Amino acid sequence: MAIKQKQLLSEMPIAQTNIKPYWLPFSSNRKFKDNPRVIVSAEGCYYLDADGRKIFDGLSGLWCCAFGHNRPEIAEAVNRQLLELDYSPAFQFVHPLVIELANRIKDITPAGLDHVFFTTSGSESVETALKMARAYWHHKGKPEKTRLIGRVRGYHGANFGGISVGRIEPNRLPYGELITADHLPHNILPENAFSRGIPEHGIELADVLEELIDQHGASNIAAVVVEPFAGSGGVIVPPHGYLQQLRESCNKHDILLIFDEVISGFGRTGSTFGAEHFGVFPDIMCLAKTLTNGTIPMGAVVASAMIYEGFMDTDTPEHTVEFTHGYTYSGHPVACAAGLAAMDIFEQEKLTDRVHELAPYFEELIHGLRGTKHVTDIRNIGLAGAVQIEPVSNDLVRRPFDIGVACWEKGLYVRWAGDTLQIAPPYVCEKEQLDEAFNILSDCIGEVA
Ligand code: PXG
Ligand code: PLP
Repeated sequence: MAIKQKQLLSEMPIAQTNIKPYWLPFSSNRKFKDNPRVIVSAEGCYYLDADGRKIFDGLSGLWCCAFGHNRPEIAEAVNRQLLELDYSPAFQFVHPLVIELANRIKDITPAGLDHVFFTTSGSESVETALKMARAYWHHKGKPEKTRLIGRVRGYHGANFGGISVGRIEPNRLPYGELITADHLPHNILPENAFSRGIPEHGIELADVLEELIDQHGASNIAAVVVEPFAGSGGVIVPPHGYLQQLRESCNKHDILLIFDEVISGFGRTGSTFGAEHFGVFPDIMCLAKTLTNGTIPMGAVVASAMIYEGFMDTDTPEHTVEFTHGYTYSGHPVACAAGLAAMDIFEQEKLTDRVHELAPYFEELIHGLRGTKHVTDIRNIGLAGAVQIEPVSNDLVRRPFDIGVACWEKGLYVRWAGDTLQIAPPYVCEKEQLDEAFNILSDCIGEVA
C-alpha cells in the first residue's frame, strides 16, 4: 500500500512537489500538505481522486453542483459561448444572454421579485444586497437607515459586509473593526435536538427583533438579512412561524427583509426557493452556487419592484447612474450561458420534485445516525442535513475533521465545519448511493476516538 501510494504520488507533481505556493481557502494548509487530497475528475455524483478512487459527492461540491457533475448540456453551452462572445463590458452595455437569464430568474423566483442584478459569487451577492438596502433608504430620503441585523451562526460569505451580518466567530475574529450589525439568536435549543425537519421550539426568539428595533429605533435600521435555513452554520432550520414573524416586524417598522438563498435556492429544500418553502417572501433575494450548477462563478441579487423603482424614481438627469455598484464580471456571457443551460436542466428534469421525493428517505437515513457514539444532534431539511459531534474537551473541530478525512478515505466526501458534518447530496443521486454514503458515515463516526 505504501509503495503504491508512493508511486502514485510520484505521478502527481502538483501534490507532491509544487503544492507549497498554493494557499488553500478555508483549509488547514499545514496538515493538508502532508497528505493532499487531490480530485482529478468528476462525473454524475462522483469524484475521481488521483489514486483512481471513486468518491461520492456528499455535499454537491460546496453546495453548488446539485444537478450532478460534468453535465454535457452546460459544457456545450459554455464552449459555444466562448467562441461567440467571450466577454462584453457589463457597464452601460448588454448582450442577449444576460437579458434572457434575467428573465428566466425573474420567472422562476417568487412573484414580486422582478429585477435581477448579477454578481460573480454569493459573497458579492450579499455585499450587493446590503449596499442596495442602504442606498434604497438613501434614495428615499432616509439616509440614517443604515443598521443591519443578521443572525448568530448565519453565514453570508467572506467579504466584510457578509462577515459583519454573519456571525460565525472564527470568520470574524481576526479582522478588526467590522460594519455595525446586530444578531438575532439561532435556534439550536436542547428541546429542538434531533428534530426532523422544521423544529417545534423557538418562535419566541423572533421577538428579539422587536427588542432590537426598540433599542435602536426603526428609523436607523436598513434591513434584516437571514438565510431561510442556515447552511454553513450547521443546517439550522427555523421553527414554524419564525420567518413569518420577522416579515411582519419588518413590514410594521418599514425595514427591508433580505433572504440569502445562496444555499437554500434552486431546490435544496424541496421547494424551488426557501421563501416558497416557508411561505415568506423577502424584498431582496441573494443567489449564487446552483445558479450555474457550480460550473462558472456567478451570483445574482433579485429585488422587488419597490426596491428597483426606489432607485429609478429620482430627480437626477437620466444619464446619471442610479446604483453606483457592479463588478467587471457582472453578467459575464459565459456564466450566463452556463446559467441558462443549468436552468434548462433544473426545469426539464423537475429537480425540485426530485428533492421533494428523496427528502423523506434522506431524513430516515440521517436520523438513523442517532444513537451513534458522539452524535449530539441531527438537523435536516430537504436534501440538506447536519450531524453535530460532541467536542473533544475544548476542541470543536478535531472529531469532525477526523471523521471527514476517514470518510474521504472510504469513498465519501462530506464537509466538516465547526462541530458539524454537513451532507447535501446532488439531487440526481439514487437511494442506493445514499444508503452507501450513510453506511460509510455511520462507520466513520462510530470508529473515531
Ligand atoms: N451566503 C450563503 C448563505 C452561503 O452559504 C455565501 C453567501 C457566499 O458565497 P460564495 O460564493 O462567495 O462562497 C454562502 C457560501 C459550507 C460552505 O461548508 C458554504 C458556503 C461556501 C463554502 C462552504 O457550508 N456558502
Ligand atoms: N481593483 C482594481 C484596481 C480594479 O480596477 C477593479 C475593477 O476594475 C477591482 C479591484 C474590482 O474588480 P471586480 O470588478 O472584478 O470585482
